[in-house]
Amino acid sequence: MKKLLLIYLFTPFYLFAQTPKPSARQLAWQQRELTMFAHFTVNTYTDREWGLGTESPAIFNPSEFDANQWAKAAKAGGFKMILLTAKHHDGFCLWPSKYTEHSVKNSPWKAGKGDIVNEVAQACKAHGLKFGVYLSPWDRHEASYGTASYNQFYKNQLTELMSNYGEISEVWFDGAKGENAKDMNYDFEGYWKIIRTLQPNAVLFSDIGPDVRWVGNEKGIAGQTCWSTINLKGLAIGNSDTKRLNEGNKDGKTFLPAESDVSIRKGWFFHESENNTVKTPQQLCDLYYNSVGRNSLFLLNIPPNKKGLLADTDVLTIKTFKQIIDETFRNNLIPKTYENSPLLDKNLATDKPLKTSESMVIDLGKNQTFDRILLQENIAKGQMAENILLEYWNGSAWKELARCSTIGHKRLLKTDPTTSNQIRITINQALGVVNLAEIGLFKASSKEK
Ligand code: FUL
Repeated sequence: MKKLLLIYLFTPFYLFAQTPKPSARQLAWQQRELTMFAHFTVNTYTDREWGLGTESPAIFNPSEFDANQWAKAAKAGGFKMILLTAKHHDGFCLWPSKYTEHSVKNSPWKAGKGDIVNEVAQACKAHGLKFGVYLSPWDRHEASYGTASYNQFYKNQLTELMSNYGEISEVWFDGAKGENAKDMNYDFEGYWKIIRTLQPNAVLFSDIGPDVRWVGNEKGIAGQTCWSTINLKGLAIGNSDTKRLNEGNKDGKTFLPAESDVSIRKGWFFHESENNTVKTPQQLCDLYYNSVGRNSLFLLNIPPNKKGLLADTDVLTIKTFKQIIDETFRNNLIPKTYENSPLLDKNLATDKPLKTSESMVIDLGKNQTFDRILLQENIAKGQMAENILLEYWNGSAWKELARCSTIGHKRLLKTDPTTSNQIRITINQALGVVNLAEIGLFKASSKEK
């Protein structure tokens, strides 16, 4: 007791006032950067976005379903995980749940013996991808929905998914609820508990976490200012302040980074009529800058078609997207001599923290032309940097190159093509010492435009 008191008395105050830090599972999530979403259910066959719950399982028949085609495409697009809608709002289950008849077990596909969740999980494993599931709390089919017993039904389904499909790395809790469903009180705390017990490494997504928050829009765009920390007071699942979700709070008490979701097509589900809405690789590059490049994760939906395959256009688009991003970021113009310094530490660790207002000059050795900047903080130690100024030496004076309000795990900035032999970084404000772990200067691939 005495000893404890002494430790308390002699511990400097700032140790108690530390900024929130990520958990190991949050760090692993953030380093994935790209996740592929796959929206697939009876809606794929009815051409709807929200199913009614009255669809017959007989309409679900993905005659050429091939989870390996999905996984290969995801891999070629640079994605690290596939997140599958195991059950969307219509209640139809892509696995043969013991707790409902509304599932693949009553579909003609594989004569009712098939299991989409299992095949996608196995394909992910075979291709070195992580696997995650979306299990819609809102269920328009299940008769117990709206009563307390639905919570048990949902927990039973969650337990099946968490027990039978190997490692689950993310579980997505969608806040959407129809007008007729407002009275249903979900036992979210009880849901989290099941996952923490059965899949302790899985991150839990909802509008407000507990591990990952929604970015506040379905356009895949994080705030120009994007703190991983947020104050949750006044926020609830399905009823959130979207600006706060988009930007976070610098004085936020909870570490809860933002995930940026968007579909490659107009809708979340595949519709033949939307074949002309597939985003271009260049649009995906922009989204990458606006999500991953703003301290968020890019969750891109690529919906399988009626055959159970990703459409050729979508597959080609994500492959080209990855090629362009790789080309842009292949050649860091910061000299290799910095490689052993903390500044180019691929592990994102650094033992040379920067204090507020400290400037750091980087000598490029010779004139280089660049138009992309990469900054990374070692967020394991917390997100600290604020109000960052980048300048270049024009031969006689320092000139402004770019500014940004936050960095976080990764910040990507676009500038006009600039030629210089030195750059200077100044952290004008910070919540504490800044652990700048990686800096890059690049010349964008001409294919970005
Ligand atoms: C929304 C849902 O209502 C959409 O159908 C889709 O699943 C999207 C990712 O989330 O809330």
